[in-house]
Amino acid sequence: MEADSTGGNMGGKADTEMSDNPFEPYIESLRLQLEEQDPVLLIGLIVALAAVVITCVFLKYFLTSKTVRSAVLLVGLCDSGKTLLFSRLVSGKSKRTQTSITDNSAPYKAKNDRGSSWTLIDLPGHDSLRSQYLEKFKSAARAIVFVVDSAIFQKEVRDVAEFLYVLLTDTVIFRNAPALLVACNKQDITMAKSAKLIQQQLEKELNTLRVTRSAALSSQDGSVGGSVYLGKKGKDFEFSQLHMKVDFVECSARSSKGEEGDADIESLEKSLAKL
Ligand SMILES: Nc1nc2c(ncn2[C@@H]2O[C@H](COP(=O)(O)OP(=O)(O)O)[C@@H](O)[C@H]2O)c(=O)[nH]1
Ligand SMILES: [Mg+2]
Repeated sequence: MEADSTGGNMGGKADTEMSDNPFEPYIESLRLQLEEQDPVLLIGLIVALAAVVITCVFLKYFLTSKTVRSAVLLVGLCDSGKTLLFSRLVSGKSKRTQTSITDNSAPYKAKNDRGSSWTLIDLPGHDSLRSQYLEKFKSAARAIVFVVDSAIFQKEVRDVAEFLYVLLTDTVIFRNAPALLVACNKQDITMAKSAKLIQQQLEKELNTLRVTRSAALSSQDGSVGGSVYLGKKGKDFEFSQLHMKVDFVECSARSSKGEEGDADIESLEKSLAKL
């Protein structure tokens, strides 16, 4: 073989190395063949290779920083059940919840064939902290799970709508268009409103908010400001007008038997699997 004859030229040292590495003769013959080539061609080859490597590195950096958003944010008013849902989704078990002061985050493996993995982040719902944490995480959001307490929804509808309005008219969220999953939680309570009713009421409330908010803004400085107009102009607001994927699901992080009982979060997990 040709490789053997070139290897032989190297003398005794090459012979001992050859026994260490079975590819040694092939590498050696390749090197010799390359040396015989025009050096200009060789430099050209190296430059081309370097260009390919640099492009790959840039592309990877570009893609990961721009389009691969992997955070799933749990947002909603205080006591809607975000923290309990968080621990249900992450560990399957419940944990005693306390008022969350900082953000809780944990890896979450979606229940789909791709085995997608997201970072689930439980944001504190307290008014004073809410916007601060939202600022921090909104650009990383792949999806927003908006948790609603279905049992006292009637009482909170205005606050829920206001929070949603802030989210949906945010320029970053509008641009990235993360999926919106409205989790109508606490379905184990008999008074709980259905997902359908919650959707209809929110559409109505957001429609009113849109009018009052844009009127307030335009009277201030003559423009609607930096934030986005919600839905389609001249039409009553509907969630279907948003360019993000919107899904309303019913769930309960706690069963009627208390926090030890089984949770019903199947529909939410199904929606998360489709992200
Ligand atoms: N009945 C019932 N109670 C729930 C459910 N989810 C959460 N809770 C309770 O609601 C309270 C607030 O929950 P928590 O997770 O701390 O809400 P957060 O403030 O949104 O994080 C706790 O006492 C929970 O046990 C649910 O699906 N059903
Ligand atoms: Mg909490």
